[in-house]
Amino acid sequence: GSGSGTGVLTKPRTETKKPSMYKVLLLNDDYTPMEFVVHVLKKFFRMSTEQATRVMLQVHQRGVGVCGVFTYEVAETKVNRVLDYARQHQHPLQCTLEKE
Ligand code: TYC
Repeated sequence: GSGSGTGVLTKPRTETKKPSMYKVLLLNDDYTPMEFVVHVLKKFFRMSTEQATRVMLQVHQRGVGVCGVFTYEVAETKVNRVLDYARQHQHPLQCTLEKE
């Protein structure tokens, strides 16, 4: 860098890169019980009952809703955990990620 190390000069960084962020989306279906969706939102996205109910109803009415925005690795992990949990409970609930 510009310090006393190797003598290699580098441009001072003013731009520190922010990571790309990814939305975790929940998709509507005709079979997953509303209470299970609320439970999932509370369990995996740390939402209150009120928040979780709002997001669930938005997905139910509009087809899709945002659970949260995360770095890629966190978003991917949450999607996989939700899908595994839904499968374990034999619900067809779908969840995906989308770059912001
Ligand atoms: N549409 C479902 C029902 O009527 C409820 C539901 C809401 C399912 C949100 C999925 O992501 C979802 N039981």
